[in-house]
Amino acid sequence: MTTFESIAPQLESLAIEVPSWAYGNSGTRFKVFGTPGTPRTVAEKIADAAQVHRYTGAAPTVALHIPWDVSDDYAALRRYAEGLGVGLGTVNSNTFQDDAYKFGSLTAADPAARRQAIDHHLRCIEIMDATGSRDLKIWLADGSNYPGQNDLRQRQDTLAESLAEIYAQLGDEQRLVLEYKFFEPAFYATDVPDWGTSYAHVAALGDRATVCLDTGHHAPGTNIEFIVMQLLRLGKLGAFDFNSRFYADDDLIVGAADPFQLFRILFEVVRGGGLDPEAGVAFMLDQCHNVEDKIPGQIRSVLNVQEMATRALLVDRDALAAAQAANDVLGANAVLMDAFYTDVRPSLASWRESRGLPADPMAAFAASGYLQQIAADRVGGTQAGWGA
Ligand code: PSV
Ligand code: MN
Ligand code: MN
Repeated sequence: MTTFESIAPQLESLAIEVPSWAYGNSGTRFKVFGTPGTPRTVAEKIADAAQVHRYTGAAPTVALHIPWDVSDDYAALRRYAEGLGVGLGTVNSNTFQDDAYKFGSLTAADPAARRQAIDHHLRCIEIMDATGSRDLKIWLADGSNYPGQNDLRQRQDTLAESLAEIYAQLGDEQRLVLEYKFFEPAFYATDVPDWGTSYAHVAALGDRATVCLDTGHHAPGTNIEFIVMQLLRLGKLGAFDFNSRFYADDDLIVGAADPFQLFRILFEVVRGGGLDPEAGVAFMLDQCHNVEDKIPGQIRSVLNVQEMATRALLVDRDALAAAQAANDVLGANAVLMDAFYTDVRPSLASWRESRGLPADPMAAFAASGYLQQIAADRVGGTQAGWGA
């Protein structure tokens, strides 16, 4: 039997990165419902993110999205974040909102559009130098809507050249992380639609290029934990974008739609050594909160990942291996399900208290009055949306 005490040290190193854009007003393609006190600046987004770390102790870094998070002094922004007890994490590039990219960015046949997209990534690397960020995460909206619209092969070749130019500019401690998504906004063919395409590109680039797996970016029914296993096996799982989905890229709270899937994913992470800091897997949230309060939505998400990682760590691996070796189908399944059905919340509550954190971060944050305070303080200006 695996005890909570034996796995607690591994939990201490589980860090979940929060996205700056989760604190702005955001949603799907329909109505975006604003909330009072929504940040107006990147500094206010970071202040809100720092609350998540303050109450959970498990969210020490904030990811930026460029150009959504504009600053004229990123070194100063880093010092400001550190003053609030958090660091600046992954820099997410954005080449999916400018007119110039109507027919593609890093894959574009038009040299001017492609140049602009490459230069944007080089600017992101300069920002990373100032923020101390390790990862440049690239997600591309590039693709086509109609068969024949584009030369599919040309776009792969162009992408490879663009990525190579960006990769060559990375510092020794920096990484390129390439995210895939099976469809949307392109509907016929997406240029990086699956883990295999992402893997092919990052494998060609080198050791400091890896794949980002966004849990919302797969067709219904996809066995995501299999992909996790394979990428860890190949040493190419660089990052997660966690969220949950019912239908498409819903960006809902991780673990809300299918807690069992999150458990299965995290079990493969544990099994593949992905929780070891040396594995270099970044655990990031990529969510938006349209009808729920944003900071509690993020706290809930961090706790969901922490609770499910705890259950995954509790799997009795020796008993599982023995059952698997004996082809004891139901026995092996029972070992896994025993851990999944374990209520780890009381153990986690005492563990948090032993580390000077609130036993119930959701309740402690609600009692703090922070939401009421920002609603009173942040009047005037323009509230941040799913953009600036
Ligand atoms: C795209 O759907 C995505 O998952 C990418 O990670 C973006 O950076 C993020 O959403 C925000 O639009
Ligand atoms: Mn994502
Ligand atoms: Mn997405």
